[in-house]
Amino acid sequence: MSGIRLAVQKSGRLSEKSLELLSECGINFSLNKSKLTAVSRNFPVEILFLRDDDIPGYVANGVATCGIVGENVVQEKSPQLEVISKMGFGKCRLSLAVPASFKYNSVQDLNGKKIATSYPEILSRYLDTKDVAAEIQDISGSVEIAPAIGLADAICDLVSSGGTLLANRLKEVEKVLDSEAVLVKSPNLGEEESRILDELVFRISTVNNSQGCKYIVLNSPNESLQTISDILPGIKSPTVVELAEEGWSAVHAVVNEELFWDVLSKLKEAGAEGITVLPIEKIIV
Ligand code: PRT
Ligand code: ZN
Repeated sequence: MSGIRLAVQKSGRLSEKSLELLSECGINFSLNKSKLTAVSRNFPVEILFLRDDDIPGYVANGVATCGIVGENVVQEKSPQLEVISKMGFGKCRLSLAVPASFKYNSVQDLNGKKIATSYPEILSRYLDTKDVAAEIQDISGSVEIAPAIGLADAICDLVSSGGTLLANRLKEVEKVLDSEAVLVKSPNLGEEESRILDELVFRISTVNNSQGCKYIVLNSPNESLQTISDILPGIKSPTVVELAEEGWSAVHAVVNEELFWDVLSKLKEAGAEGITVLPIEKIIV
Protein backbone atom coordinates (compact mmCIF):
# COMPACT_ATOMS: atom_id res chain seq x y z
CA MET A 1 0.00 0.00 0.00
CA SER A 2 1.29 3.46 -0.72
CA GLY A 3 0.16 5.56 2.17
CA ILE A 4 0.17 5.41 5.94
CA ARG A 5 -1.48 3.14 8.47
CA LEU A 6 -3.13 4.79 11.42
CA ALA A 7 -4.07 2.70 14.46
CA VAL A 8 -7.09 3.79 16.50
CA GLN A 9 -8.93 2.17 19.40
CA LYS A 10 -11.52 -0.29 18.09
CA SER A 11 -14.06 0.20 20.81
CA GLY A 12 -13.71 2.25 23.97
CA ARG A 13 -13.46 5.77 25.32
CA LEU A 14 -11.22 7.09 22.54
CA SER A 15 -12.88 5.41 19.53
CA GLU A 16 -15.66 7.84 18.70
CA LYS A 17 -13.55 10.97 19.25
CA SER A 18 -10.69 9.57 17.14
CA LEU A 19 -13.01 8.88 14.19
CA GLU A 20 -14.76 12.24 14.65
CA LEU A 21 -11.39 13.98 14.49
CA LEU A 22 -10.47 12.20 11.24
CA SER A 23 -13.79 13.17 9.74
CA GLU A 24 -13.25 16.82 10.77
CA CYS A 25 -9.88 16.57 9.02
CA GLY A 26 -11.81 15.80 5.82
CA ILE A 27 -10.74 12.15 5.81
CA ASN A 28 -13.66 10.00 4.66
CA PHE A 29 -13.96 6.25 4.89
CA SER A 30 -16.74 3.72 5.20
CA LEU A 31 -16.88 2.26 8.62
CA ASN A 32 -17.44 -1.42 8.95
CA LYS A 33 -16.89 -2.29 12.58
CA SER A 34 -16.85 -6.02 11.93
CA LYS A 35 -13.71 -5.48 9.84
CA LEU A 36 -10.36 -4.69 11.41
CA THR A 37 -9.38 -2.07 8.87
CA ALA A 38 -10.88 0.69 6.71
CA VAL A 39 -9.35 2.48 3.74
CA SER A 40 -10.00 6.17 3.17
CA ARG A 41 -11.50 7.22 -0.14
CA ASN A 42 -9.80 10.62 -0.25
CA PHE A 43 -6.60 10.44 1.85
CA PRO A 44 -3.79 7.86 1.61
CA VAL A 45 -4.51 6.21 4.96
CA GLU A 46 -5.59 2.78 6.07
CA ILE A 47 -7.13 2.71 9.53
CA LEU A 48 -6.41 -0.23 11.83
CA PHE A 49 -8.91 -0.84 14.63
CA LEU A 50 -7.10 -2.30 17.65
CA ARG A 51 -7.28 -2.65 21.43
CA ASP A 52 -5.64 0.41 22.90
CA ASP A 53 -3.03 -1.69 24.74
CA ASP A 54 -1.78 -3.06 21.40
CA ILE A 55 -1.43 0.29 19.63
CA PRO A 56 2.01 1.35 21.02
CA GLY A 57 3.48 -2.05 20.05
CA TYR A 58 2.13 -1.93 16.49
CA VAL A 59 3.51 1.60 16.08
CA ALA A 60 6.86 0.71 17.66
CA ASN A 61 7.41 -2.28 15.35
CA GLY A 62 6.31 -0.36 12.25
CA VAL A 63 3.14 -2.34 11.43
CA ALA A 64 1.29 0.95 11.94
CA THR A 65 2.83 4.27 10.85
CA CYS A 66 1.14 6.12 13.69
CA GLY A 67 -1.57 5.71 16.28
CA ILE A 68 -4.02 7.62 18.43
CA VAL A 69 -3.86 6.35 22.00
CA GLY A 70 -3.81 7.55 25.60
CA GLU A 71 -0.42 8.86 26.71
CA ASN A 72 -0.83 6.61 29.78
CA VAL A 73 -0.79 3.54 27.52
CA VAL A 74 2.23 4.84 25.58
CA GLN A 75 4.17 5.46 28.79
CA GLU A 76 3.28 1.99 30.04
CA LYS A 77 3.91 -0.04 26.88
CA SER A 78 6.44 1.85 24.71
CA PRO A 79 7.70 5.00 26.43
CA GLN A 80 10.38 5.46 23.77
CA LEU A 81 7.76 6.33 21.13
CA GLU A 82 7.69 9.89 19.85
CA VAL A 83 4.49 11.83 20.61
CA ILE A 84 3.93 14.17 17.66
CA SER A 85 0.64 15.76 18.57
CA LYS A 86 -1.79 16.04 21.47
CA MET A 87 -5.37 15.36 20.53
CA GLY A 88 -7.16 17.46 23.14
CA PHE A 89 -9.54 14.68 24.25
CA GLY A 90 -9.40 11.65 26.58
CA LYS A 91 -7.98 13.82 29.36
CA CYS A 92 -7.40 12.07 32.67
CA ARG A 93 -4.67 11.53 35.25
CA LEU A 94 -2.99 8.47 36.67
CA SER A 95 -3.08 8.81 40.43
CA LEU A 96 -2.31 6.99 43.63
CA ALA A 97 -5.28 6.58 45.96
CA VAL A 98 -5.67 5.07 49.42
CA PRO A 99 -8.72 4.18 51.54
CA ALA A 100 -10.34 7.28 53.06
CA SER A 101 -9.36 5.98 56.53
CA PHE A 102 -5.63 5.73 55.64
CA LYS A 103 -3.62 8.35 57.56
CA TYR A 104 -1.59 9.63 54.64
CA ASN A 105 1.11 12.26 54.95
CA SER A 106 3.47 11.61 52.07
CA VAL A 107 4.35 9.06 49.42
CA GLN A 108 6.84 7.58 51.94
CA ASP A 109 3.81 6.14 53.76
CA LEU A 110 3.53 3.64 50.89
CA ASN A 111 6.87 2.03 51.79
CA GLY A 112 6.33 -1.71 52.26
CA LYS A 113 2.68 -1.47 51.15
CA LYS A 114 0.87 -3.33 48.35
CA ILE A 115 -0.36 -1.20 45.45
CA ALA A 116 -2.76 -2.56 42.84
CA THR A 117 -2.54 -1.14 39.31
CA SER A 118 -2.83 -1.85 35.59
CA TYR A 119 0.19 0.43 35.09
CA PRO A 120 3.06 -1.47 36.78
CA GLU A 121 5.81 0.06 34.61
CA ILE A 122 4.80 3.68 35.13
CA LEU A 123 4.19 3.07 38.83
CA SER A 124 7.50 1.33 39.37
CA ARG A 125 9.39 4.18 37.65
CA TYR A 126 7.49 6.70 39.77
CA LEU A 127 8.18 4.87 43.04
CA ASP A 128 11.87 4.61 42.12
CA THR A 129 12.11 8.39 41.69
CA LYS A 130 10.52 8.79 45.14
CA ASP A 131 12.72 6.10 46.74
CA VAL A 132 9.68 4.12 47.83
CA ALA A 133 9.82 0.30 47.94
CA ALA A 134 6.29 -1.06 47.55
CA GLU A 135 4.88 -4.32 46.24
CA ILE A 136 3.09 -3.78 42.93
CA GLN A 137 0.05 -5.98 42.24
CA ASP A 138 -0.49 -6.00 38.47
CA ILE A 139 -4.21 -6.43 37.78
CA SER A 140 -6.03 -5.75 34.55
CA GLY A 141 -9.35 -4.33 35.70
CA SER A 142 -11.55 -3.22 38.61
CA VAL A 143 -8.47 -1.87 40.35
CA GLU A 144 -10.59 0.36 42.57
CA ILE A 145 -12.04 -2.58 44.54
CA ALA A 146 -8.59 -4.00 45.44
CA PRO A 147 -8.31 -2.32 48.89
CA ALA A 148 -11.87 -3.29 49.92
CA ILE A 149 -11.27 -6.98 49.14
CA GLY A 150 -7.91 -7.01 50.91
CA LEU A 151 -5.79 -7.36 47.78
CA ALA A 152 -3.88 -4.12 48.27
CA ASP A 153 -3.37 -1.15 50.61
CA ALA A 154 -3.48 1.43 47.82
CA ILE A 155 -4.20 1.71 44.10
CA CYS A 156 -2.75 3.53 41.14
CA ASP A 157 -5.44 4.13 38.51
CA LEU A 158 -6.85 6.58 36.00
CA VAL A 159 -9.08 9.32 37.37
CA SER A 160 -11.17 11.84 35.51
CA SER A 161 -14.12 13.13 37.57
CA GLY A 162 -13.04 11.34 40.76
CA GLY A 163 -16.48 9.72 41.08
CA THR A 164 -15.17 6.14 40.99
CA LEU A 165 -12.71 6.82 43.82
CA LEU A 166 -15.42 8.45 45.91
CA ALA A 167 -17.85 5.56 45.29
CA ASN A 168 -15.18 3.14 46.55
CA ARG A 169 -14.25 5.27 49.58
CA LEU A 170 -10.80 6.02 48.26
CA LYS A 171 -8.94 9.33 48.34
CA GLU A 172 -6.53 10.55 45.69
CA VAL A 173 -3.15 11.31 47.27
CA GLU A 174 -0.57 11.70 44.49
CA LYS A 175 -0.77 12.47 40.77
CA VAL A 176 1.67 10.25 38.89
CA LEU A 177 0.93 11.36 35.31
CA ASP A 178 -1.33 13.72 33.34
CA SER A 179 -2.68 12.08 30.23
CA GLU A 180 -4.72 12.69 27.11
CA ALA A 181 -5.03 11.03 23.72
CA VAL A 182 -1.90 11.61 21.63
CA LEU A 183 -0.65 10.80 18.15
CA VAL A 184 2.48 8.67 18.25
CA LYS A 185 4.66 7.82 15.28
CA SER A 186 6.77 4.91 14.29
CA PRO A 187 10.56 5.32 14.18
CA ASN A 188 12.38 5.07 10.82
CA LEU A 189 9.61 6.27 8.51
CA GLY A 190 10.26 6.61 4.78
CA GLU A 191 10.06 9.95 2.97
CA GLU A 192 6.60 9.35 1.52
CA GLU A 193 5.14 8.20 4.85
CA SER A 194 6.66 11.19 6.65
CA ARG A 195 5.16 13.56 4.08
CA ILE A 196 1.67 12.09 4.46
CA LEU A 197 1.99 12.06 8.24
CA ASP A 198 3.01 15.75 8.20
CA GLU A 199 -0.15 16.51 6.21
CA LEU A 200 -2.25 14.58 8.75
CA VAL A 201 -0.62 16.42 11.69
CA PHE A 202 -1.22 19.75 9.94
CA ARG A 203 -4.91 18.92 9.50
CA ILE A 204 -5.25 17.76 13.12
CA SER A 205 -3.65 20.93 14.46
CA THR A 206 -5.89 23.05 12.23
CA VAL A 207 -8.98 21.29 13.59
CA ASN A 208 -7.78 21.54 17.19
CA ASN A 209 -6.77 25.20 16.88
CA SER A 210 -10.21 26.05 15.50
CA GLN A 211 -12.00 24.24 18.27
CA GLY A 212 -13.60 26.41 20.91
CA CYS A 213 -13.18 29.56 18.79
CA LYS A 214 -16.04 31.90 17.87
CA TYR A 215 -16.23 34.72 15.36
CA ILE A 216 -17.52 37.91 16.96
CA VAL A 217 -18.96 40.85 15.06
CA LEU A 218 -20.04 43.97 16.95
CA ASN A 219 -20.70 47.65 16.47
CA SER A 220 -18.61 50.11 18.42
CA PRO A 221 -18.67 53.88 18.82
CA ASN A 222 -15.40 55.11 17.31
CA GLU A 223 -14.24 56.59 20.62
CA SER A 224 -14.47 53.11 22.25
CA LEU A 225 -12.57 51.29 19.47
CA GLN A 226 -9.28 51.15 21.34
CA THR A 227 -10.85 49.90 24.59
CA ILE A 228 -12.86 47.26 22.72
CA SER A 229 -9.85 46.15 20.67
CA ASP A 230 -7.86 45.75 23.88
CA ILE A 231 -10.58 43.54 25.39
CA LEU A 232 -10.82 41.26 22.35
CA PRO A 233 -8.17 38.53 22.37
CA GLY A 234 -8.15 38.23 18.56
CA ILE A 235 -5.80 36.14 16.41
CA LYS A 236 -3.79 39.28 15.57
CA SER A 237 -5.62 42.58 15.83
CA PRO A 238 -9.37 42.77 15.22
CA THR A 239 -10.64 43.88 11.82
CA VAL A 240 -12.33 47.28 11.98
CA VAL A 241 -14.75 48.39 9.23
CA GLU A 242 -16.33 51.84 9.14
CA LEU A 243 -20.15 51.82 9.25
CA ALA A 244 -22.48 54.00 7.15
CA GLU A 245 -23.67 55.61 10.39
CA GLU A 246 -21.15 58.29 11.27
CA GLY A 247 -19.07 57.74 14.39
CA TRP A 248 -19.57 53.95 14.41
CA SER A 249 -17.48 50.99 13.22
CA ALA A 250 -17.97 47.23 12.98
CA VAL A 251 -15.34 45.13 14.76
CA HIS A 252 -14.64 41.53 13.74
CA ALA A 253 -12.53 39.17 15.86
CA VAL A 254 -11.96 35.54 16.77
CA VAL A 255 -12.44 34.78 20.46
CA ASN A 256 -11.85 31.63 22.43
CA GLU A 257 -15.21 30.32 23.60
CA GLU A 258 -13.97 29.78 27.15
CA LEU A 259 -13.19 33.50 27.47
CA PHE A 260 -16.35 34.50 25.67
CA TRP A 261 -18.72 35.26 28.58
CA ASP A 262 -16.08 37.17 30.44
CA VAL A 263 -15.27 39.21 27.35
CA LEU A 264 -18.96 39.72 26.51
CA SER A 265 -19.81 41.66 29.67
CA LYS A 266 -16.66 43.77 29.33
CA LEU A 267 -17.57 44.57 25.72
CA LYS A 268 -21.05 45.73 26.71
CA GLU A 269 -19.61 47.90 29.45
CA ALA A 270 -17.29 49.47 26.87
CA GLY A 271 -20.28 50.43 24.67
CA ALA A 272 -20.42 47.58 22.15
CA GLU A 273 -23.80 47.00 20.47
CA GLY A 274 -25.30 44.36 18.17
CA ILE A 275 -22.85 41.71 19.36
CA THR A 276 -23.15 38.67 17.10
CA VAL A 277 -21.38 35.37 17.75
CA LEU A 278 -20.83 33.00 14.83
CA PRO A 279 -19.43 29.46 14.70
CA ILE A 280 -16.09 28.91 12.96
CA GLU A 281 -15.51 25.95 10.67
CA LYS A 282 -11.68 26.08 10.34
CA ILE A 283 -8.83 28.50 11.01
CA ILE A 284 -5.75 27.92 8.88
CA VAL A 285 -2.67 29.45 10.49
O1 PRT B 1 -10.69 -2.45 25.06
P1 PRT B 1 -9.49 -1.57 25.17
O2 PRT B 1 -8.31 -2.26 25.83
O3 PRT B 1 -9.15 -0.93 23.87
O4 PRT B 1 -9.94 -0.35 26.11
P2 PRT B 1 -9.73 -0.10 27.67
O5 PRT B 1 -10.93 -0.65 28.39
O6 PRT B 1 -8.37 -0.53 28.13
O7 PRT B 1 -9.69 1.48 27.74
P3 PRT B 1 -10.86 2.56 27.84
O8 PRT B 1 -11.65 2.58 26.59
O9 PRT B 1 -11.61 2.43 29.13
O10 PRT B 1 -9.97 3.89 27.96
C1 PRT B 1 -9.17 4.30 26.91
C2 PRT B 1 -8.36 5.51 27.35
O11 PRT B 1 -9.24 6.57 27.73
C3 PRT B 1 -7.50 5.33 28.57
O12 PRT B 1 -6.29 4.64 28.29
C4 PRT B 1 -7.22 6.79 28.96
O13 PRT B 1 -6.17 7.31 28.18
C5 PRT B 1 -8.54 7.48 28.57
N1 PRT B 1 -9.38 7.81 29.74
C6 PRT B 1 -9.83 9.07 30.03
C7 PRT B 1 -9.84 6.98 30.70
C8 PRT B 1 -10.58 7.76 31.59
N2 PRT B 1 -10.56 9.04 31.15
C9 PRT B 1 -11.20 7.14 32.74
N3 PRT B 1 -11.84 7.82 33.53
N4 PRT B 1 -9.72 5.64 30.87
C10 PRT B 1 -10.32 5.06 31.93
N5 PRT B 1 -11.04 5.74 32.87
C11 PRT B 1 -11.65 4.93 33.96
C12 PRT B 1 -10.69 4.68 35.13
O14 PRT B 1 -9.89 3.54 34.87
C13 PRT B 1 -11.65 4.45 36.30
O15 PRT B 1 -12.16 3.15 36.32
O16 PRT B 1 -12.76 5.58 34.54
C14 PRT B 1 -12.79 5.41 35.94
C15 PRT B 1 -12.54 6.72 36.64
O17 PRT B 1 -13.36 7.71 36.12
P4 PRT B 1 -13.96 8.83 37.10
O18 PRT B 1 -14.63 9.82 36.17
O19 PRT B 1 -14.96 8.14 37.99
O20 PRT B 1 -12.82 9.45 37.86
ZN1 ZN C 1 -6.98 -1.38 27.12
